Amino acid sequence: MKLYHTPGSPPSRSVLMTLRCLEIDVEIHEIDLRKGENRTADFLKINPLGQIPVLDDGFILTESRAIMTYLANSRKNEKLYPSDPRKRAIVDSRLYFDATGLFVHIFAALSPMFFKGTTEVTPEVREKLKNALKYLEGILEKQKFFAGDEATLADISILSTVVQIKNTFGGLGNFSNLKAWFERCNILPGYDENLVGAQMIKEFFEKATFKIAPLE
Ligand SMILES: N[C@@H](CCC(=O)N[C@@H](CS)C(=O)NCC(=O)O)C(=O)O
Repeated sequence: MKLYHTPGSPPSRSVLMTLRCLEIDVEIHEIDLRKGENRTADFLKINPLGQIPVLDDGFILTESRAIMTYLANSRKNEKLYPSDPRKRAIVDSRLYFDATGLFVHIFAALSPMFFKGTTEVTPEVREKLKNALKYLEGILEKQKFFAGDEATLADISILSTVVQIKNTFGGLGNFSNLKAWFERCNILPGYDENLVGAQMIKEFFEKATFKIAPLE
């Protein structure tokens, strides 16, 4: 099994962490987005969108959350991705929320800084991120993890996005439930590796000549 991966990318880290949680051996092919390695003719044959992560398990699979659910399904892992329809629906709901209501906003904040040299997060994107974090904070009022009291794929996916937000804004503001959940996730294999991958965002902002105001 091969994973085309970039440590700085949340979706890519989510897939890697899923592989670590499932103890699946993987051959990692690192793709450097800033050097345009995702735009070479060879890579575009693998994924015409020029995006990572991509899993090659004898067939090509793109979209991190589809890869994660495929991997958990293939190993019949009931904890990470329960087969009970209601429990699974909650995990899926969180995964879709991460894709369309959380990751999408931090991507909109960071992508122009990395690839176009802009130096600020627009007020609109900041507001969307704050609202998304508020929603997540509310879920954690009643439970330890995003789909109940056990960690699932939902936590892995949201963790990869949240660490990116944390490193961009220098913390998680006053979201105390989220902060506690973030620490609680350290029971998951691959947690430290996920944090190391996200360090590059922290280093980018440490070296930058501009500052991003914290989220309050
Ligand atoms: N929905 C996709 C998003 C993947 C994605 O946005 N990957 C980014 C890195 S975080 C990428 O490869 N960007 C390069 C590009 O679009 O040119 C997933 O979850 O796998």
